[in-house]
Amino acid sequence: MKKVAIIMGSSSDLGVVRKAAEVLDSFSVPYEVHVYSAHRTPEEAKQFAQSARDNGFGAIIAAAGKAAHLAGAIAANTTLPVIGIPVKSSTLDGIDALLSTVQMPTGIPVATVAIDGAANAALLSVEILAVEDAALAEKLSQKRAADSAKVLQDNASVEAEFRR
Ligand code: RP5
Repeated sequence: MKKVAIIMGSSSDLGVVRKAAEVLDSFSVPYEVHVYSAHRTPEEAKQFAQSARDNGFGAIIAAAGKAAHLAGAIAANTTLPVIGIPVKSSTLDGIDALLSTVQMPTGIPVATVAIDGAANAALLSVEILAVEDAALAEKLSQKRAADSAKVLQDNASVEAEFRR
């Protein structure tokens, strides 16, 4: 199976990013986690992106806050799918990171999830790998079914509480 790369712009993003690792663990998807900054270590970020396909990765998750250029900088240096997580790490509550991550120019896409949306970033990466992996696709279906069952169970509880 291809690996997923999780890159964050600073170790201060780890609290958000950890959730993505937990989701990948729950699907037994192999992954690596790295700290590379588009601004502070641009050469390392570029080298990682340029070698990612040859190194067995199938998708890259890039998380950054503030003027969040990491996902775009990674995407500029690979044709692997790149998923951006805008991190809420500033006085602007992550809106700055959201706009910096999502507003990519034509030709260099970044699939941007919600502010601090690490779980969805991981799920999207699993869906990408599952295109060519039936067993992984089945695990995704099972998770959807479990999520639905939980909502219906919650609905039954709420309906019962407010039944008059
Ligand atoms: C971004 O700036 C990082 O991704 C982080 O979200 C934010 C703050 O970084 P630190 O100053 O905490 O290292 O580049």
